[in-house]
Amino acid sequence: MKSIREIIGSRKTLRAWLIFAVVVLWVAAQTLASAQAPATFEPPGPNIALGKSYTLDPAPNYKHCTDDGDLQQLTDGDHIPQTYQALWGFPGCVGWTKQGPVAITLDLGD
Ligand SMILES: [Ca+2]
Repeated sequence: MKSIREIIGSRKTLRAWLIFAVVVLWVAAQTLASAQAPATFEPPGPNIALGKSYTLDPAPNYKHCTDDGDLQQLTDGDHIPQTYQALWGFPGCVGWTKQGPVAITLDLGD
């Protein structure tokens, strides 16, 4: 039966293997960290809908997010906090339930 020393080889070889193992673990940790990091949105340009008015047909009817702000919330520039888990209940959202197609007509001006 071979000893550990015989299997691993010299101290120099062991050191090389340890360095290799550390590098592999570091790369794996970096890959996992980047895969789990929240995606950051990079807008392709200025938000031309920001602050513009719009109409909704039919009117929103989802009780958990329908409120007086529905006619501003789609273009007010606000975003749901990333920590908010249920966007369908966030007051800043606009929603419908048991509804067919919805027409959102945005007035971009001239
Ligand atoms: Ca709302």
